[in-house]
Amino acid sequence: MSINLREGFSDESLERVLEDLLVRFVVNCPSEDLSSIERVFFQIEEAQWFYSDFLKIINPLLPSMKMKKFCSQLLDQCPLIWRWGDPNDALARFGKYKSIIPVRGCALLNSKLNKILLVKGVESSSWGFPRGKISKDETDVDCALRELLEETGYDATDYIDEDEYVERTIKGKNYKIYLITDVPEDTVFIPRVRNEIAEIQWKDVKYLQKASKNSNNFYLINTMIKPIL
Ligand code: M7G
Ligand code: MG
Repeated sequence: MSINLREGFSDESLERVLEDLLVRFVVNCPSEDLSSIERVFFQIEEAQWFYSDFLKIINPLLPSMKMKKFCSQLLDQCPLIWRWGDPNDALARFGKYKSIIPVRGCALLNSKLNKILLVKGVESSSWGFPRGKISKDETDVDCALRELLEETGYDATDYIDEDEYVERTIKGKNYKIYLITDVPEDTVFIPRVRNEIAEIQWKDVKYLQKASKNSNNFYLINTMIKPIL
């Protein structure tokens, strides 16, 4: 067995971990999920999250791997599932593909309409509406409700109006943000997804109108709230 002294973890054990991830997330999924580069990458992304959120925590000697390194190591284990040329080119294509998937979310407002609920991502310095990419076969409203629930723990199923939204297309990506008013300010918000949301806060609308003009820290906010207020 070869031991990688710097990482303190044997190559053979890493191979076993990757093999296990391949079986768990990629190899056994329905053939529909392996039918295109994009679908395979969504599975690999799940595997990478599982690797960094759980396996690496349980076993800190495992090497840190971002998507690029993780992909090439993983695919080295299983050349047979890969039929699309250089994985690095494909990873770049996946990034582009993800960047134009429509995004749906919700703007929660208090009853006085002077505060909006915003969230800040773990890997981001900016605040935005709870929102996310639409999944295969999902309606706009279902996506907005799911992302809101995942990112804040708030279930707005009974309050959402499918005709009350602001829509924008920015750099090829279409955004629909549904407006939900009268949300009690003392609601407790707790994200349901791991490692995506770092903070959730009510933000003063007047403050946002000023701040978003001078700073990039409020993504989409100005362009989205202008039409409502
Ligand atoms: P997404 O689900 O790709 O986007 O997550 P969407 O919800 O906007 O559609 C957005 C970002 O959150 C990702 O690029 C990751 O940085 C992070 N993220 C999301 N999830 C579900 C996880 C996860 O399970 N683990 C980790 N480590 N990061 C995640
Ligand atoms: Mg999501």
